[in-house]
Amino acid sequence: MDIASRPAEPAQNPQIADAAPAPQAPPVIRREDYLPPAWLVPEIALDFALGLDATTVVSRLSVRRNPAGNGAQTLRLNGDQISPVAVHVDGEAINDWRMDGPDLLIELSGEAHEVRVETALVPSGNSQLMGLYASNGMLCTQCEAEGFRRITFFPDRPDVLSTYSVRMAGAKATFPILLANGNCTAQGEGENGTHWAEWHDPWPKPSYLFALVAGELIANHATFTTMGGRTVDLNVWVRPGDEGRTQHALDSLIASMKWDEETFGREYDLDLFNIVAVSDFNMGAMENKGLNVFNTRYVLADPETATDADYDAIEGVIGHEYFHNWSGNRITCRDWFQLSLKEGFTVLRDQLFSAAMGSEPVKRIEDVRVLRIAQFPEDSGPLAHPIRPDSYQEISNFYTATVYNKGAEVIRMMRTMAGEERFRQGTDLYFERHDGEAATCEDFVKAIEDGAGLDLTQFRLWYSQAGTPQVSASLKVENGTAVLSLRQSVPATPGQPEKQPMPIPLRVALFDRASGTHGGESLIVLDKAEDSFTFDGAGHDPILSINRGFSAPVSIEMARPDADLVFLAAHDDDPFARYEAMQSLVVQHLVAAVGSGLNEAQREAGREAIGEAFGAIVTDPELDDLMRGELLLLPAESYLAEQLLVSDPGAIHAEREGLKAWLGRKLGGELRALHDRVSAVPYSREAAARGARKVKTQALVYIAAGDPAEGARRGYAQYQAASCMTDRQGALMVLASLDCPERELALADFLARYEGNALVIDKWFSLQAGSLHPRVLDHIKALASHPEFRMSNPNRVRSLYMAAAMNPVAFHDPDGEGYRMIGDLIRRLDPINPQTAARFVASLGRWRRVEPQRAALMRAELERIAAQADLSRDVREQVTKSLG
Ligand code: 0A1
Ligand code: ZN
Repeated sequence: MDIASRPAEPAQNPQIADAAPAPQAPPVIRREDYLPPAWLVPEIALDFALGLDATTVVSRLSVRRNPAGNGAQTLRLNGDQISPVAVHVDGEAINDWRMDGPDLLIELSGEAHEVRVETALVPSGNSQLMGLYASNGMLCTQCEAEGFRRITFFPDRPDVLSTYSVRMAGAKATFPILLANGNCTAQGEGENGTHWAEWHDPWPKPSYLFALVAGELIANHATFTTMGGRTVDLNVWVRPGDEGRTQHALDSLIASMKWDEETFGREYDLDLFNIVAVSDFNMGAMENKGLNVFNTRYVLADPETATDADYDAIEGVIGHEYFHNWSGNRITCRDWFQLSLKEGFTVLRDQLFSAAMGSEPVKRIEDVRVLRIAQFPEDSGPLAHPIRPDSYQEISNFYTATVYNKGAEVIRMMRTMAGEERFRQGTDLYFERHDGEAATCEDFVKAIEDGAGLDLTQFRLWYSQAGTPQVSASLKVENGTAVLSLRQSVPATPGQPEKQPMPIPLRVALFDRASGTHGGESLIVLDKAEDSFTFDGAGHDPILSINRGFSAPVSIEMARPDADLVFLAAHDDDPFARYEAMQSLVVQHLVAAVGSGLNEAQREAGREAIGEAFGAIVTDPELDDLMRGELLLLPAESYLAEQLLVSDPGAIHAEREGLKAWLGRKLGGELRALHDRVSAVPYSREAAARGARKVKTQALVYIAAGDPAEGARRGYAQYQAASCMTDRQGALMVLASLDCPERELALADFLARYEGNALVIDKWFSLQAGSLHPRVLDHIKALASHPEFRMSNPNRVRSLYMAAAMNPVAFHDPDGEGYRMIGDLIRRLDPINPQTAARFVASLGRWRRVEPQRAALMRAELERIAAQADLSRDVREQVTKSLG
């Protein structure tokens, strides 16, 4: 009988029945409680008999007592929803193992043993997509953070590093390709149409980096020769039919490998690097050693089906996962509280890579925009946590913008203070000192301190304190000497009522109004609650440009005349500061308008100032279009809401839309001319053509806001003339918000045209769910019962419901229908995929910062979720914190 079809009967151990029921409130895991493991597992051999509906796993662990451990006799092997079919120690079947909740405990004396455990899995029934699961006819694994324990019993913690040998066997017709980490060491044919393969990974790794993939796959192949002369085989594996959309991913991988050698001196360390694209995946991608598993979304691209933004995201994520090979795999994390050690650093590395591949200033602006939209609200809400959290209930909830993006900003500040060269000395020392280890954030900071020659004593507060620092600034000038007075405060966050001042590096320059230039940029570090800085030769009335390049992830508070911001938007030589001036001009106006209210004359005056700056940007022949595209973006509504203690989302939306329409009318001629000019640029992947496409849709957005009929006409023309997805999606986005016949025509055409292409159908869902159409809630409801909607596929769920949760019109519907919809989704999705369900809670968790009527509705929705029995640990933690 084929081993894969053997029934999955757990071993009869009477003690299973006696095991205590799982506790009601999930335990809180604390950073300060860290203890080294009692037992180590230097080697593991895994034997898989693969089947989509039944897979058996035999795991042989060589365990050795940890000299640095507490000497415990008990070997704790973590499990999650698995039971042992059989347990052997040193070749003997044993019965005196016991379960402690989900974990398997074995009493062991002596120093070293071989433990063999057999488990039986049902991959096709694994809807959580953690552990071993079936996706689109293939088998794949996801083990970070705690998925390995869903495959076999193991000390599933990142400080237990093992050398893995993997054997897998399965039906050749179903699984013609068999992949695991490292190198394939042997393969052969079995009986009854089966075949097998053996893989060995020479690099010791934690269990979260284990991966296995089996299925019908086809590769786009290339080779890369490393700086040390090693030839590496590279493969991007996809489902047959998708191979024509893999070249960009492969090119991005090659570019990443080269860039990491040149920029960080890091060389790849195996002869093979495999990437596999899967359609059902909870996150973006996963850096398993030598076998990265990717969401198809971050692999597949061609001009017809992927936008320029998709191309950029693929390049960034391919880089990110590749860079993890050093920042994450060669040096991993001691425990999950150190997650930012690998993630913050790797995000910084991918940001620098993307900047080097494209436009550095545009990339910086995009990164700051993401930080402000995704991380600032986190930092000011009930789920705020430091980049190195102190406690958690469910680690999956800590894959956050704070750990990733703020983590990157914190390391970027070290780089800014050290300068590029000294920072490199710091990272060289880090890689050398900790290679092969499971390290801590403290190890990283110490290495940068020693290698770069910085004193980071006080800087360590960035790792322990949550909250976005507020810096208020004022400038006084006397006799050519300017005095910049700065005051910082770090807001209270849950569990951290009091904060200490942190070192805040600020790049500043003082501009002379007449010449439009400055006498040189300075880097100042504000490390006290209050301080002042003196600048000589500043002229009599200079204009301050501060936090240039966004040198620190803080909010600057400074009331400034519109004229100064218009000046900086036009003259600042730091492109980020130009963007920032434009944003501040708009933020200042909109916040005043929705806050205290403006009379008509004041509103008009504010709009005029913005219109003047916008007009200059629309027509400036010196500006490249990619940068023009950034400067023309209005601040996001969520960022505007951040500026107010309590916001009225309806008022923010109305005021922002009002400004958009006003600009569309005011600059109608210029915008139509711009749209015409860029529409004539032929398709290419060059920066100029990408810039043209970016402003094409933006111009269309303003045109449609000012004159919906003209918007519908031009939008439909752009849709029909589109030779690429960027133009087609842009046009459809604009049409989706309009109440016009062209909307329905284009939506129907899009669905028919891309039938069968899941990633493009995702776009069709999210464009409608994100639209500003007055009946958007009805549209979303209809889409939820569309035959193409599938609750089991995270990409599809996100395309409909994340777009809805981020859509101010739908989500903040005054009757609370949007909140109800997201609440219902969380309750329905939780039993299927708790990790994805938990990601939706934060949107409702913002209730304290929203006007009272809506706040009550949001809170009621959270309470309704909390009242549901059997909530997952993931959702329970987020809901409890959001209500608390
Ligand atoms: N380490 C990955 C992120 C990741 C985390 C958890 C996952 O489980 C579903 C998957 C991926 C990264 O930073 O890319
Ligand atoms: Zn990562």
